Amino acid sequence: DLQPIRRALISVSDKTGLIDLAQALSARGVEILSTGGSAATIREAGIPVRDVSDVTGFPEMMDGRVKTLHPAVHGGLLALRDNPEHVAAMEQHGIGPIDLLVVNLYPFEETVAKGADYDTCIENIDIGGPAMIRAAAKNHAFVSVVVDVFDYVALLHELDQHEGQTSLAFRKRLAQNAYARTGAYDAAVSTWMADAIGEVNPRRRVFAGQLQQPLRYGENPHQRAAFYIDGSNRPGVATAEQLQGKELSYNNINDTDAAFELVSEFLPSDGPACAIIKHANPCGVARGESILDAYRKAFDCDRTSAFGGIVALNTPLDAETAQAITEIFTEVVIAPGADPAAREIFAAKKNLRLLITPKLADTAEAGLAWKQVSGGLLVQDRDNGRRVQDDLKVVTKKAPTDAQMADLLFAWKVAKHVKSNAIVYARDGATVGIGAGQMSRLDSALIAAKKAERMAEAMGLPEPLTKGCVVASDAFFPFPDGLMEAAAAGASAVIQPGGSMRDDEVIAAADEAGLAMVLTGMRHFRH
Ligand code: 93A
Repeated sequence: DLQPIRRALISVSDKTGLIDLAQALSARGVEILSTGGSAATIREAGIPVRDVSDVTGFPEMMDGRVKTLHPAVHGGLLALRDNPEHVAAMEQHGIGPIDLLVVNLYPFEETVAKGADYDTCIENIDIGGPAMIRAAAKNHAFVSVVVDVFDYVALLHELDQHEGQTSLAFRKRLAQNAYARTGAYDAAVSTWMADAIGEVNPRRRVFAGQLQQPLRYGENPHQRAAFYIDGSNRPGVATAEQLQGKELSYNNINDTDAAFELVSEFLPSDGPACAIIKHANPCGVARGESILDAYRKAFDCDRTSAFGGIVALNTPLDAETAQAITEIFTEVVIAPGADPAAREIFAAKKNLRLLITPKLADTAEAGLAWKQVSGGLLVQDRDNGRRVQDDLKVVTKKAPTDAQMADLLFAWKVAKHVKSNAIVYARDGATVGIGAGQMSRLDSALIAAKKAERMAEAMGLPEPLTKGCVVASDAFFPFPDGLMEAAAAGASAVIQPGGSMRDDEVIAAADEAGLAMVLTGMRHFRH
């Protein structure tokens, strides 16, 4: 199953390593065919090369839209060398076999990422390249196809090992990778078009990403991992600029995403806000007079858990906040900017990663979220639901005060980003207790209260910050018990979806405990 390489077709947009490769192939006696720009680069380097137009008998035309789409090329790639009819057809039509295809595609993803206009993106959809890649990959019994610059070395190594030939196993690996590339490429085109026309139906979408970076390991060191980007260019961890610090890990990326999405709930025009994340759950979220104030209030919710956390800000990082953040070990800070003075303070902390995003995420934007299950993918609309004061229904005798209402809406926004069952205690624009990821809502309420008690002891406060707080629950209270636990912790106003069979019972219990309660009619499960 060794196949010799006598003729190669090279057509690459990214010319990195092109000359070295052409040189090495030429030195091994391989005849090189090539398209416009690639051929020019090879020729300038003094390496023998034949133009594809010479092979097809057609000039490259229509701004390059038609260069390689010709039987002389596709016949050469697809012909079965051991099939007499195929061989006869080649002879009859003067088609020479092509044993190696080296292509990298028009940079569609990069063009979209740069924010290019519609027509420019369209022009960067490569047609001839994927057609050749798919043809060569199909015929991997005979043909080698290279689509990544970093595979050039492996190709030359393979040729050296087998005296100018490639093994079937090697060609199969190349073919598999080739289809991964064309699949991802078309997925990027479809995703971009979906964005352009506002197609958000989960049933009409395709999923594939472009490898952004291989990661050192996954959630645990024994798991391999990589980070793929979807080409949507959305603000967030995928597009942020890292100014300093070690490479992000798998868990860092996951947590930074959670932190950024959460803090993006708070518009900078409504004032500074900060979210601190651990294990994809917030351990403190706050709004503040200043960004420093917001950070300190968020930190005070759960100082213990904030250690080694991820901090997201909705306004630029300033020097005072940078100083405060460096007082404890922090993994990542993500913010829409950082003062030079803040950068200088961080520079002393070599391991601390600082990510800058051009803007916050649009949490109301339509989009998709998916999750893997064994044998499949679950796809749904991303949770872009939101509630404003007018959407809320007061169901208790007592109505919330203005201050309580502000805290209720704040706590509700946070609860959306807490793993279910979520219970969020909040006071004065800051979380003061968060219960996350419990199998019972009652346990979440208890844990959040317990943490608040522990913080009060640690900070030397006379009573937990939950005294006089409000509480948000991501889903309805099935029984009054969870609600009563929140009341016992000090909550005086409640926000929750409602809709339980026992709503009447829960409302009666709220009235009896003197609570004000509002229903959102919207649930925010998050798993
Ligand atoms: O516009 S195309 O889709 N039409 C073609 O027939 C074609 N053949 C190769 N683009 C085509 N290519 C692409 O041109 C290759 O995939 C590669 O990305 C690029 C190389 O062009 P050049 O060698 O002129 O720089």
